[in-house]
Amino acid sequence: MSREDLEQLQLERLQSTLYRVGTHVPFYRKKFAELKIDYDDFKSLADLRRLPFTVKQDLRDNYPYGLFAVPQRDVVRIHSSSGTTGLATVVGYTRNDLKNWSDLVARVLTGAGVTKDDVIQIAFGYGLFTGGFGLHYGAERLGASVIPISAGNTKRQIQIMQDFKTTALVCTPSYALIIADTMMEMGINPSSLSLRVGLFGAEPWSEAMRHEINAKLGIRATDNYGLSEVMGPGVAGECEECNGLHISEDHFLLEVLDPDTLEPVEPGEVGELVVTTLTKEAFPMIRYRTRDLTRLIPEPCACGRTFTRMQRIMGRTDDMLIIKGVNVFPIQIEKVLFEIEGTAPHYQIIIERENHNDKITVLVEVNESLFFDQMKKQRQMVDHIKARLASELGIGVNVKLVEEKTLERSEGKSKRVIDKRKL
Ligand code: DLL
Repeated sequence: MSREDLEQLQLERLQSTLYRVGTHVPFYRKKFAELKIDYDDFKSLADLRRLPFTVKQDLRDNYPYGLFAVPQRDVVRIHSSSGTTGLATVVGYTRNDLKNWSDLVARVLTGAGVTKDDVIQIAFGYGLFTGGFGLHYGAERLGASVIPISAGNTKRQIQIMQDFKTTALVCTPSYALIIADTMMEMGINPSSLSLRVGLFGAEPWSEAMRHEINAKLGIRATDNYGLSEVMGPGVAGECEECNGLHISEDHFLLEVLDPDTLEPVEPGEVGELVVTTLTKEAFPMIRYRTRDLTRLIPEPCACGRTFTRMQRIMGRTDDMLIIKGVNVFPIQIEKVLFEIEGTAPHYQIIIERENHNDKITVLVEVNESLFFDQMKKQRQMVDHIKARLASELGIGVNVKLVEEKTLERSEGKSKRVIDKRKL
């Protein structure tokens, strides 16, 4: 589709979304009235900037069903995200929403090179989290053979992978590494498996982590992105070029804004992703502030797809740590650790405040051999990591080496940061 036709389609879909929320959702009706927005007058995509934002707190304030735009009898599925603070947020889907969701996830799978000949092992949690069911229905829509194993029980995952000749693995990138390490412990050579591709998402990861997964599992690891508030997985995904995620722009309108001024950043600059749904019936979202940081990649992709790409998520505005006044993203620390030989891909960041001074400690798992090696070698390793982190982050960081497998593992989204400061 040409850009012009796509923009026309987006405009028409946006108009009907505005009509839907303006007539059926009191929250938006009130906001539109306050801002004197007459959606009948909405003539151009540029008018988007006049629309109000929606934030997570708005979902909480309207818990559980206040933002639904259809009567309960038209809702056929409910998901929820647990959230780290406060109330959970609840989202709903009509039958048509589920159909679109399946199509969009099938699109992400196809982009990553998966076909109906693949055997897909879905090791995301099934339940209120959108990862399991989202990928499941998309994979069925594609016609692949789906193994709905859910997360956990890693040895069994590997057994099934061997016996059922799994070709595609779907889970969080951190769980993919746990599977890889467990495989190594079990003495299984990944090249004896049929696995060839991985679709990973739901948490931030780095390019270095991709290389590690590729090397350890002998696959091509691809990234896919989504969030429950606007649907779940299926919003954007990488093609086989593995160089940015194509956004399904026929269903979502994405803006990248400066999180402070809320004005658009220059094309290609980093900012906060703001998403407006274009086809959602049960739970439409207008200008939802994701808090995720990324940049759009304006150049065309070698694969030939015309949907704009976004770069992998660099972090969130709210997991941005401010340490001694310096902005630090956990992903920067991960990048450094992955570049250092002898460290395991598991780490934790602990932040404390002593006498009004922030102290950051990075616990790093190191290979067994180093841990039991001479003190001198360990000290050298600590100094080396410290120096690399200091130059990457611009602040001093304490480093502690820990034995392999001492840090807590997660089968779902991993918890990398423990902030003990009472701010
Ligand atoms: O994590 C949906 C999903 C499931 C996406 C499976 C991909 C695969 P939530 O639980 O609502 O939904 O969490 C959404 O997770 O705002 C990001 O901060 C983060 N996130 C999701 N995908 C990625 C990714 C699902 N590929 C929040 N890279 C989002 C980095 C991601 N962060």
